Amino acid sequence: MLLILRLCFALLLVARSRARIRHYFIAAVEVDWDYAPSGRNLVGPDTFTSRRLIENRDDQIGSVYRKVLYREFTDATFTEQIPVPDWMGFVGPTVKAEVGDSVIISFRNMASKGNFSVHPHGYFYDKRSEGARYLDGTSGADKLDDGIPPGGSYVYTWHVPERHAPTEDDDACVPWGYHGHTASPYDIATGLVGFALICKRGTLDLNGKRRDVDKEFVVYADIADESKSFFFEESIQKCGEPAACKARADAGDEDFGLSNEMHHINGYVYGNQPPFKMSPGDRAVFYVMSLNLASHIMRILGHTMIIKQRRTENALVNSASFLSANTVAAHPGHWLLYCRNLDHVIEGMLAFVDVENKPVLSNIAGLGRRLGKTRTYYLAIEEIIWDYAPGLTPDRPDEFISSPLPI
Ligand SMILES: [Cu+2]
Repeated sequence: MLLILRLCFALLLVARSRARIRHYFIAAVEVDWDYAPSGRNLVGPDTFTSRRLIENRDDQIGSVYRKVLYREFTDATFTEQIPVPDWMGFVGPTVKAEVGDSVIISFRNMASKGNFSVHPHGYFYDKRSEGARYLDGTSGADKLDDGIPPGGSYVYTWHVPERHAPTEDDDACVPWGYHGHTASPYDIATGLVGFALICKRGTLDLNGKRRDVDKEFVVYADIADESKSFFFEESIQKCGEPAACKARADAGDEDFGLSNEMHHINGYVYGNQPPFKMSPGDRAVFYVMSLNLASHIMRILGHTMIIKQRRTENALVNSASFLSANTVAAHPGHWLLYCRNLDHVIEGMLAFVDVENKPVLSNIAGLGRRLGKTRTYYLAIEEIIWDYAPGLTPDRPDEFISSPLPI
C-alpha cells in the first residue's frame, strides 16, 4: 500500500513538473482591414450583393474598414510583431495550453481610442483575469482587467485545472476562443477575436504544434456588423463622399446597413482569403468558431470530416460555439470552403482550400486506392409539372370544407 502511495505521489510530481507557464505578448492594434483585396468576387461573377459589399463608392464604404485586432509580439517591449499566416486574416494568435499549464497574457492596448480587454472561454480564471465588464459586485483591483485604456497594459493569468481538461472522448485538443469583453458585441464587431486551445498532456511539441496532426487551421466564420464597430465613424471617412455615407447611416438606410454586414471567414469575403494549403494525405484539423450572429454550416467540397467521432460533411457552429473538424487532404485541387446557409453564400462567406498537385500516396489513409465494385447508375433530368398537394383537387372543394383537418 505504501509503495502504491509513493508511486502515485511520484507520478503526480512528474505530471506537475511537466506543466508549463506559457507566456503570450498580445496587443490590440489598429489597422485598415481589407475584406476583399482583389476588389472582386473570386468564386464567381460579381453580383449586385458582392458589389454592394466590396465596391468603394461615393455613398458606400466598400471592403476596407478601420479595425482593432489582436496581434502577437515577441516580448514586453511590444516592438517586434510575430507574423501571422496569411490565411489567418484578422484572427488573433492561437493561445494553446495543456492540462496543468498556466497561460500568461501580457496585453497592451495600442489602439488610439477605446478600452479593450481579453476574455477567454474554456480556461479557469479569477476575477482579476476575467477581462469582462459587467455588474459583478467587484471593485478596486478586481475591476482593472475589465477594460484597458489606450496606451495601457495588463497581465491576465488563466489556468487549466483537471476539471477543465478534455474528456477521454474529446479530441486531443478542445478549441475555445477569446475576445474583447469590455462591451462584448461591439468589441467583437471591432475585430478583437482569437482562438484558444486546451489540449491533453503530451499533445504539443516544444514549438506548441500538435504532434498528432500535420496541419492546424482556424476558421472564424461570422457576420461582422461594421456599423457596431467602435471605429465606424473612421470607416465612413473612406467613402468617396463621407457626408453621403453619414447621411445614409443617420437615416437608417437599410441598404447601407446591409453593405456593412460582412459575412466573412477569417476576415475575408468571396474567396479573397489566401487559401488554406495542404498536401495530399495531410491529416488536418480545422478549428471552427462563430461568436456574433447566426449559425454557420461549414463544408469543404471534395472532403468529408470527422467531428466528435462521427463522419460528416457539415461543421455546424452556433453563436459563441467552437468545434474541431478533422479531415485528410484528398486529391489535388482548389476546393471551396463555405457556409451552406444559402443567404451566407450570396453574402460572400466563401474561401478556398488548396491541395497541392502531388501524387496521392496509396498508403496514406486509403487515398488513391480503388477497392470493391464499380456500381453504374444512369441519371437523367426531366421537365415536369409537379403538384405539391395532389389531394386538394379543385373539383372537390366541398369535401375539403366538410372534412376539416384534425387540428
Ligand atoms: Cu453562415
